[in-house]
Amino acid sequence: MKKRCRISTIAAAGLSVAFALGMAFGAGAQPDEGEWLEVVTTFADDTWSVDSPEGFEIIGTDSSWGDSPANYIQAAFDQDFETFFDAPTGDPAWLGLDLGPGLGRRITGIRYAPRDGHEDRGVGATIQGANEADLGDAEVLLTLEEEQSSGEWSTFNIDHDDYFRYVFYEGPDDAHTDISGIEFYGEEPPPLVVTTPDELVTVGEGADVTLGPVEVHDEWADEAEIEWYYAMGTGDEELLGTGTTWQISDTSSDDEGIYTAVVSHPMFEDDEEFEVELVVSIVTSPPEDQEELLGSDALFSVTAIDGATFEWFFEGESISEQRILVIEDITVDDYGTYTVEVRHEDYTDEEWQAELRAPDLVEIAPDPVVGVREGEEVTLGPALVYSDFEADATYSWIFEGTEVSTDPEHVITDVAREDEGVYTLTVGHPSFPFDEEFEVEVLIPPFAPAAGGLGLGVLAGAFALLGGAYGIRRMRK
Ligand SMILES: [Ca+2]
Repeated sequence: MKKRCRISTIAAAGLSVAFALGMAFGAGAQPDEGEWLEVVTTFADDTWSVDSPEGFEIIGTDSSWGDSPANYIQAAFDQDFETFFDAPTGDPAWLGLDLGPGLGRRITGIRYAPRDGHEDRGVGATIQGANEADLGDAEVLLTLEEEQSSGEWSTFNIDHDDYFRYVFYEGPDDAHTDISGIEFYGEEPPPLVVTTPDELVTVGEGADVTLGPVEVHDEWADEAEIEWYYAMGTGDEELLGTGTTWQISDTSSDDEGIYTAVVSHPMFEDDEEFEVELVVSIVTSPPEDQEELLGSDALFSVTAIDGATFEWFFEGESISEQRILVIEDITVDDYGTYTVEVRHEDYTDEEWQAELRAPDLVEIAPDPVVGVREGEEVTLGPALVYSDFEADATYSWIFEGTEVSTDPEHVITDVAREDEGVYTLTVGHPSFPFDEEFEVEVLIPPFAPAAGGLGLGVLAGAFALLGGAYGIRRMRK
């Protein structure tokens, strides 16, 4: 008799964590598209430090009016409207971001705030994008035509299709670039390849076969090229052709081997390569795993080229010589792995396997850990089975060897210290070969109820994080 065990980890419940950082300065509308290209600076001991989760770097004019460190360009990235960049001279000054190697970002907008009292100095300023390190190829994406208010963000959308590594604000002539805040927004370029080919393709002798498809993203479709190679890197490498697929007709064993699709695009430094192994087999359609209930029927089917013969085995015993194997009125003993040997006088014998399994009974498992204070009420579970099986499902909650409930959930009123511990729930159904078993641990914090909302709330968060460790789901005979 086969015994099937499965232990699945139940994902920790999502904990929402509110970050206070930047709340006041995040207020107000953002551009319609794109993500904030996040860079936040802080000033201490006359020195700026820069924090950027994606490693963006601040670039721009050195120094400031009177070379005061507090007014360096970093002051426009500190999420503080009181601080500002003040250019060293009246010549046009600039500040922005280096987004690092790669394609950069499509710039979708900015948020901007001028220095208090010098709002007029932003009129005529430009937002520009560039890809060359000396910014020689810079393009103007936006010009600020009007005065904006200080002390709050003014939001601007930018509609421009190109991707830029460098994005920056440049102040107008004779304006000292007085700027208290700037945020840039952008979108990452889509990936070059969106559909990758199957890595293993099996085809019958003499049949036609298609490798792929390899599909590139619409954005890159015009200039992308897909080349198919055979036996790449072996010295006998052969370029077969181009296209999203590669087709082979009247397949023979000579066609077996590794095919490689190479995807290239002028904007991407690195090509992408995908290997496809072609196996020419006498089996053209292998048997597939089946999920069936007790008392129902299962059907395994295998298809092979003409002249093949079949023999099915279960637990080492030969049980059929038909191409299709039917198991009627399934009993507990029928679950397991079935093997079919396929033979042909002209080719090597092949062996394929498929499994007969029971479907899942429980759709939503009970929370594995529950925290409660003494004197309060707590509910364990419920365990929810798939709706088709609700009517005949059975439940048994066991605590310290005694059945305490036969419902999907178990309620404990007026919790006492001795209620603490591990409860086991077993869920069964007459159409299922195996029961499913769950453990729920009740924890009573060791402090007084006077602790108010704080203590238990914190504990609940900790339990959720521990969920993976406690979430034992066991299926047993
Ligand atoms: Ca500032």
